[in-house]
Amino acid sequence: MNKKTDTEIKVLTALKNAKDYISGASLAKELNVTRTAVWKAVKKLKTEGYDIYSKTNLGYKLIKADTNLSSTKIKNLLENKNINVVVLDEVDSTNDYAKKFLNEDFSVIIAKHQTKGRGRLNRTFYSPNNVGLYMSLVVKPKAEIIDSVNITTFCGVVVQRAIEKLTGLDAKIKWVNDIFVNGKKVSGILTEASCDFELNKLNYAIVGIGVNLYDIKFPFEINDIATNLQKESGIKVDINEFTASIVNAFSELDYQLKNKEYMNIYREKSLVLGKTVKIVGAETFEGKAVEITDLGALKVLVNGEIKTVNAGDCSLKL
Ligand code: BT5
Repeated sequence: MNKKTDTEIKVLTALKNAKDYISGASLAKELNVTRTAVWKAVKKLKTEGYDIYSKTNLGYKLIKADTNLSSTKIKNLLENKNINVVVLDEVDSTNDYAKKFLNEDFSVIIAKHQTKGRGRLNRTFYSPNNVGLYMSLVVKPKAEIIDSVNITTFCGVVVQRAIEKLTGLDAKIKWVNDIFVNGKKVSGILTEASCDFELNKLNYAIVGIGVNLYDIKFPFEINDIATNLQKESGIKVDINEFTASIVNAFSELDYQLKNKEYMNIYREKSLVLGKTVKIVGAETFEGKAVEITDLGALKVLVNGEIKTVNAGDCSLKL
């Protein structure tokens, strides 16, 4: 996935704000770039799936991004047409509802609103109506138990890439499962899995993904730590396109769990590597995050000694 250039982001924003057709000359003047640069940016945006109409003498017009979930539109954008897509108006938690689909190979459950959206350790994930993506994927990768622990880190990279592709934002991954933009959380991931220890294999995983897409009034407790993509980028992403982009990336799940190439991006986009962090888990301590292994473990330097953390909460110490 290519990152958007400044001109592409500016052209996209200008087209989003325009009420009608806007000429290449006006765009070039407004953005202080050449008409050729505008034309190139439009061409590139079109290849990325943006619906931009061009009309002689009138200019360009962006067909507005869809902010309404539609299972039909999502299915049309999916590469694998056998994936089962279910869109619900309201549900307690998509991760819980997803358990109805354990017999299927690959299901995607999305809700416009969750009344009991969950984070890890039964924490709440705030999931108000029509402003975010609240989705659970039921997947059955062919993986040994040791590799399947990486589903969350793989998903972190998938969501990071989708955000960067559709908004141009430099999203960061905070070990282990949070996506941050400009120092605030835009997304969290909750993976729940069932393993067969006799056969050393994963039976299934339910990967829950929550992303704050549009302007949200957060409750007081998280107002200072949470943000949304629209606020940070000025772009209202198309929810169906964003969803499909994440689901399509899961076609690589088996391969990536084996080869772990995506871990390079995980490390490159890490918010914590090289920083002083506080770990709260089996043990609580502070130190410098120095490495993330291919199995997703965080190595922390504490008083000259390396501690390896496999699970827990990690926060940045300023
Ligand atoms: C997570 O847990 O961030 C995992 C969130 C997974 C949510 C998805 S939505 C679809 C699926 N169905 C579910 O029921 N869940 C999954 P954790 O790392 O424990 O973070 C939880 C903490 O994030 C809370 O204690 C708050 O501090 C903060 N938080 C809550 N809601 C938030 C939001 N909308 N945006 C940003 N931060 C939030």
